Amino acid sequence: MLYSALINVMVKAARRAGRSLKRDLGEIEHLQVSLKGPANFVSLADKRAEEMLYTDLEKARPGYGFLGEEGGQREGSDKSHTWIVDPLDGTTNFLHGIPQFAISIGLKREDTIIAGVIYNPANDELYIAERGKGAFLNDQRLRVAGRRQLNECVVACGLPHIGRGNHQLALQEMAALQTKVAGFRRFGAASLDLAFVAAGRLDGFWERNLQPWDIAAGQIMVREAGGTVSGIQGNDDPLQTGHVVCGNEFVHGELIKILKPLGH
Ligand code: 2AM
Ligand code: CA
Ligand code: CA
Ligand code: CA
Repeated sequence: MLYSALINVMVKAARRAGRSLKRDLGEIEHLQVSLKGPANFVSLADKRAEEMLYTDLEKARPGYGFLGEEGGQREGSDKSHTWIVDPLDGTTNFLHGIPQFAISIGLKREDTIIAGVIYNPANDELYIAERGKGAFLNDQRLRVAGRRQLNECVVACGLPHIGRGNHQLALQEMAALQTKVAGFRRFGAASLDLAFVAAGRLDGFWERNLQPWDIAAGQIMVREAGGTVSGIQGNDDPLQTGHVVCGNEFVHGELIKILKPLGH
């Protein structure tokens, strides 16, 4: 498949950082794991991957701003473009040797995400999306699932982490949903949950209290695959609120109907 110059830059950076993560996955015991807060792990793998991504993206597009989970905000001279990067989404999975983690790169122009790349080096699955041009998994065009009966749907959620978010509310949400869906999942890497919705593997996904780097690339992935993405209110912006709900238009609507009243 012929990528645009922009996607090429993002894919190259993701693949190089992916090789670094894969090397580190083989030597988890040497990774100097530390805690940023309760249940909030970071390792040398996260930091190395982010530095590589910063180096490659900065070299290819000098002046763009860069927001990364580990390095924070780095201002650029070009105020309209910002990379939004999670060098390792699913650190807990990674540190346990569970192959559900990814590099997530979004590009924001003004207030709009215009491109996203999500790469899982463990199984070499590469998701790309560009505004108006569709979403792809390893060169195959993606389309969200078409199911319109919630009791036929497989839906995933995220759970709040210790010290963050409302645990009681999360349990209420799951209780409300589990009797209505065909299957329930919790994978632990938000970018891949969103990518799975884009790929039609999951019919829906929601999670509260996420950060822009968890959502930026996945959000455009779902939209370019024909899905609907919002916050819990149904028409709010996940990048602003940190809450995300997605699926095809029908599933998204059903999820909002159930989740929105519970939050009050
Ligand atoms: P991370 O692995 O990059 O930190 C899973 O529910 C999602 O929440 C993942 O995208 C994960 O991203 C993020 N996450 C995991 N632990 C977290 C914590 N303690 N605080 C905030 N986000 C966390
Ligand atoms: Ca983290
Ligand atoms: Ca993350
Ligand atoms: Ca991370």
